[in-house]
Amino acid sequence: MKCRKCGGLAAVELRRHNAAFCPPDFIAFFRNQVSEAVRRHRMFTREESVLVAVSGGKDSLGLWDVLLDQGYMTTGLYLDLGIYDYSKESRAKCEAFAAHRGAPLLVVSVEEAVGAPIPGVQAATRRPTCSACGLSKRYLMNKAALDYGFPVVATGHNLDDEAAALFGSILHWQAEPLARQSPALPSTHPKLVRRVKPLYRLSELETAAYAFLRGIDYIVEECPFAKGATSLMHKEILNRLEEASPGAKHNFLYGFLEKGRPAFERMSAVALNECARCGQVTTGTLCGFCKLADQVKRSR
Ligand code: Q46
Ligand code: ZN
Repeated sequence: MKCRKCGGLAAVELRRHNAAFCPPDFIAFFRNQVSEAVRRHRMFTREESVLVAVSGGKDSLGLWDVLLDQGYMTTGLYLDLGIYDYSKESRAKCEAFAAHRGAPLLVVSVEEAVGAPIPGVQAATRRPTCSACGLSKRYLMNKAALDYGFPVVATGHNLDDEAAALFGSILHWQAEPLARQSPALPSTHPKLVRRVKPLYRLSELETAAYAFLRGIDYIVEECPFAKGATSLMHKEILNRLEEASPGAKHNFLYGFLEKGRPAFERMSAVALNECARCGQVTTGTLCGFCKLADQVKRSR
């Protein structure tokens, strides 16, 4: 296989682009895709400080690596979920990456914020672990950005994550998640920061290849609660489609963003208030995170 750019020996084949690249040209291709995402969706400018949410995995550390190399002003944000050894190891990977690159890293503990680590929150609330975790992550990312003055939070969601989320929402025709499914969510309230996903054009395989070729030391193990998650089943189904028809995932997601999402966006405009206790954005009186913290407190 020959590199599409230089004709040298290719190391990464991208069937959906009908192309193959040698390591340096693949790295350039990857960075170009990130630049294209940032430009197309006006995610952030070089004058803005970007808070990059890092989990210690290949996607988020790969994203931080690209943004650092492209000269953006970035700070990492690691949310310590308190999930046994997984959290200890993933935090160590983020700290080592930040130290190696001389980049600032903020660490926020879920236990300090909500009163228990994620497994404790699950036990106290009997809510599915990933739902309590997802709610906590979204809340704490926004809060950290507001507290430290960042206008935007970037996450490492890739094409596979986005296509699987879309597939899940369509299976149940969930209008609100469909309206919010976007590579860039603008700030619609002074207490809500912009959220962007600069890797949405790159597949999981591509982010793994990038991290490997860049020598990024990331945590390979999945969170123990990811096992059996429906999102993994949706990814498997989409992978089978992709195998049979390269580009299927890409067409599914991009087609929705272009043709489907505007309709859902019009349908579900919700009024936002400030939480009576913490002041963060909510559709009710008390936000979901404050309710979660109350449940944890009551269970003690
Ligand atoms: S970290 Fe949290 Fe994920 Fe673990 S508990 Fe579920 S949501 S699987 S991305
Ligand atoms: Zn609140």
